[in-house]
Amino acid sequence: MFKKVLIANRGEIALRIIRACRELQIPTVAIYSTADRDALHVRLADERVCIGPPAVADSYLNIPAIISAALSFGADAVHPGYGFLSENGDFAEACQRSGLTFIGPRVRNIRLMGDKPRARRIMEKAGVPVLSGTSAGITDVREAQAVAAQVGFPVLLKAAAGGGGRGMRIAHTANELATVFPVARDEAAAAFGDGALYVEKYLEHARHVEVQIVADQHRNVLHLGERECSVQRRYQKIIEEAPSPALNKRLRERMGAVAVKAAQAIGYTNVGTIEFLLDAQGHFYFIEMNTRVQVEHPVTEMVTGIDIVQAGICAAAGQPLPWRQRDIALSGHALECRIVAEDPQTLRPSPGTIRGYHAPGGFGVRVESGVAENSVVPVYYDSMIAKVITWGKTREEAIRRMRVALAEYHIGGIKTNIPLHQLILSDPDFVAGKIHTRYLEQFLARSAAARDASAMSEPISLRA
Ligand code: MV4
Repeated sequence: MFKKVLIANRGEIALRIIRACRELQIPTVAIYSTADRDALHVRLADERVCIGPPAVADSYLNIPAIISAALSFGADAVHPGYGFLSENGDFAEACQRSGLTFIGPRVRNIRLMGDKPRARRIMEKAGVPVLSGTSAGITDVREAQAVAAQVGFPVLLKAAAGGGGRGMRIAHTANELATVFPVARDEAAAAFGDGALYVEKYLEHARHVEVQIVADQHRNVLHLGERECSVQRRYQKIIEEAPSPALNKRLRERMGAVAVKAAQAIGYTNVGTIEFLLDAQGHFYFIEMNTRVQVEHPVTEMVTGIDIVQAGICAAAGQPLPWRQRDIALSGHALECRIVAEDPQTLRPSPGTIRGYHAPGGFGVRVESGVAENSVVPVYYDSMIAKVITWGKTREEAIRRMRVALAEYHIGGIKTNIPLHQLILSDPDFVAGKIHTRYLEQFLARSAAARDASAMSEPISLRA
């Protein structure tokens, strides 16, 4: 096992990794920027080192500073968490070259899955279903129009160098494609330093369902079932759950087997996620693979009883998985609400200092938070500050428990999206599990319309 792990991250995931290391009796080193001097992850780790000023390029993305911190503190492994350098092949390679174990998959798997059209090509060859589209990045509008004519509109333009929705644009016609192509290209270039795009048939009203994979270095690959992640806003997931209300045992086994086959096809190791789109007929298609631990991993932990962060650390240390597929059993239902520091009116980030803090608790309630009383939420980083996860015997029980937990959650001094979560949790469509990738957008449009209508019919106050 490792002697010491450096955690190349911040916020709730840094705390999650510190706790997993502590259970494995591995000492930890936190890194921090000057904006995070008093942050919880810095206080909770065994050792800490400031690696630079607040800007991410100078701190949490600063590869030479992180490598030299790891070496000078005597760490022998680095955990990247999610975001930041977690899917950066150069960082994983720099770790390896310095004799540090990168807690994640091998460099070439990170690079392969980071090239989204290449991943499509390899998955198709391995017999994994993909949507029709291009299998290489394109930079020319006419090429995109030729492909779109082949696969039929609507199509989706996606960034070849990165997932998660940045650089993504829908086109319903050849004209619209010509208009959005340069917009998507510029956005991709700004976000990933590479403007190459690829075209995929656009599936409307599909669900976003992803399968959790865990693999050791001895050719054992298991799946831990799926997560339903259709409730997203601007491609940011906000509520996730396990299992998906849309799957039965048979479909779960089929999707799981395909996800395992996808991981085996590339000799994948460590934890990872295969993302699929699932249509109303039960057809599913590979869209991308995430080669890291994900934000929403706790819902899978709650229904399988498996500590995914710990599994990733043990797999990186060369230990064989202690389970077979038949040992993996799902129990009950789990929901996760991402708590984001944002103004519900403007949808802008709401940084500041937390004044007045009380987190919920009780049976079946789990809070993964990077903040507490007097915590500073800096402007420089992601505005997700916490996650509330509830477990119940049934989906209904998990939803009810989540409403109670969120009603108790008090985060003063900044604004959060807790009111939005409560709105969704009381929507009959959400409660019935009738969700798809356009669900939230349509729900918000409906609620805005309802608000406008009720404002118009407001009676004139006689007391005025
Ligand atoms: C799609 C799709 C429909 N068709 N690809 C969004 C982020 C990412 N990792 C992949 N995503 C999607 N890819 C094809 N070919 C739908 C989504 C999608 C989505 C799209 C619009 C609005 C909300 C969405 C939520 C989840 C997934």
